[in-house]
Amino acid sequence: MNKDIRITYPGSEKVYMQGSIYPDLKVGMRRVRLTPTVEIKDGKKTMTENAPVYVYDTSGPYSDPDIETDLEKGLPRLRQSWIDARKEGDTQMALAKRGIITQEMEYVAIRENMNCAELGIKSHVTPEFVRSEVAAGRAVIPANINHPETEPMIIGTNFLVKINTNIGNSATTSDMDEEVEKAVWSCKWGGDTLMDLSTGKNIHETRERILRNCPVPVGTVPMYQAFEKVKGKAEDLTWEIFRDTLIEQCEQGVDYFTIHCGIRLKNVPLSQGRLTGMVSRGGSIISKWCMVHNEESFLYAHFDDICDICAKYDVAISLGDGLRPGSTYDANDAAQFAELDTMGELVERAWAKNVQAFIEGPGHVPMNKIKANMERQIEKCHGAPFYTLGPLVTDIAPGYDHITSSIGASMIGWYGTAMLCYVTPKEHLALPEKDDVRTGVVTYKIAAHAADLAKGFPGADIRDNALSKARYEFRWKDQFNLSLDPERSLEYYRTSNKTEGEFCTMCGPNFCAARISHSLKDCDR
Ligand code: IRN
Ligand code: FE2
Repeated sequence: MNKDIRITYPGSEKVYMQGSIYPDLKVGMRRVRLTPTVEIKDGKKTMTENAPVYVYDTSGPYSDPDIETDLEKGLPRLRQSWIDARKEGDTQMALAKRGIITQEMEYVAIRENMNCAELGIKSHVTPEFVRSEVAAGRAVIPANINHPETEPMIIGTNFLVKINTNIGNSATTSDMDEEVEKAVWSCKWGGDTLMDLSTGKNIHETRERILRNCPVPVGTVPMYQAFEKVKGKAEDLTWEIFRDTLIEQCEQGVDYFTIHCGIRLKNVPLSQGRLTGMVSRGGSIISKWCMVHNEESFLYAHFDDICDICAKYDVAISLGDGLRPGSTYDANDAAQFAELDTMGELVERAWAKNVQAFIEGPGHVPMNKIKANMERQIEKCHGAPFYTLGPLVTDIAPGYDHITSSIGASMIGWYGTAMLCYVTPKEHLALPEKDDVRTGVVTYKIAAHAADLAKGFPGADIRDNALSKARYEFRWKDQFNLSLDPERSLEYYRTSNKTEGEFCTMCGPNFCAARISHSLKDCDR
């Protein structure tokens, strides 16, 4: 693999916006240059400029030609000097509660408003608003003090909807550099966070390699590594083994942990009458432990200790949904909701220790049952961000589950879910490969952006409108460059259109509605 990875986007350049509270802040974004609109009136050609469009950029230093990237050395440590000035226990939440706007908070405020400042669009997202949302627990900035390479981002219902990519090897597939390659690939296509779900060999080394080279927050499910340590025997797990694994991963710089703390001994049997039992890996492992020992889970019993560890490193907790439904038949059942209610209880305990937290959600849910999920989460979880896996709205399309799930993800995103965990076409079938990561990420960018549009997020429609204008004016390159996957749209266009003209092969020259529509302007009424 090439040790110096570059990310490029056609017709675009990397630009930085400066902070005002912290003038040293440089917030990276992508500026898409557009060509002018050309009109011919009375035989005269006129050209009108089209303003550039700013695009939220998750590619970090990889798309900055002035920064050298080297997988062996890792990325520049963007946040190091900010972190150095802080004391132990100064989590984003602790500082927010004390009324302090951190560098990370101003950074995300600038980042969320890409197009607003330039175009004079009023946005509710100010640094002070970010602070108040973090203080209230309604938003999370996952940023371990030992992951200074990460560019701050925010997860919360009042911000742009985010997407998470899952990667990671298993006992049978993939090596370390392949995982780093997938990580960077995810960042290229717009993945906001990345979870390393490795379970096979070299877990520690693979994670280290990813962390040092990843410009977005990295999450893990620490139970997977603890489970490896006891050679796959759930009953041999202990709190001490789990605790040491947590500390090991905190030290490395993991930004958030999925921990299935919401599983109570009394609720495990609720999953027995289901069509598909338990489908969560982490959830099934801790449930097995509970049943074998007939004891309350150590994740639940030691929740306060877990929070103390996370507070020390400012690691966020993603309360895992171990009892999520694995089929539309099981959606919204007693087991699922009992766990959600427990998570609502736990999230307040995390906040009491200034640990940021969010709540994981399903899974497989038919469309008519999606809204109830969001409503119950809001009711029971005190405004903590919701982070869902899809949900898949039908079970019958293995091979296409990026689509079945993005339908549910779009709906639940619109209702208020803050982050959507991607699902790839390989879900239920195999570990995703590089191209599946691209398909999954782009599919989820569609869901997230559709939700932003429906929610009326300030400036969210600027890119759509610019693309539509380009499409209507036959500015093909601008249309492609503004799209979520410029390479694919260009490739599809190229394969059947030999020349760049005022029509495409879909309609041919005579049936092009846009062309006919343009000619209407010239008609006398
Ligand atoms: C997201 C929402 N619900 C579950 N997830 C993701 O599923 C979670 O973030 C992690 O990436 C994965 C955990 O899977 P198990 O261990 O629950 O199967
Ligand atoms: Fe599933």
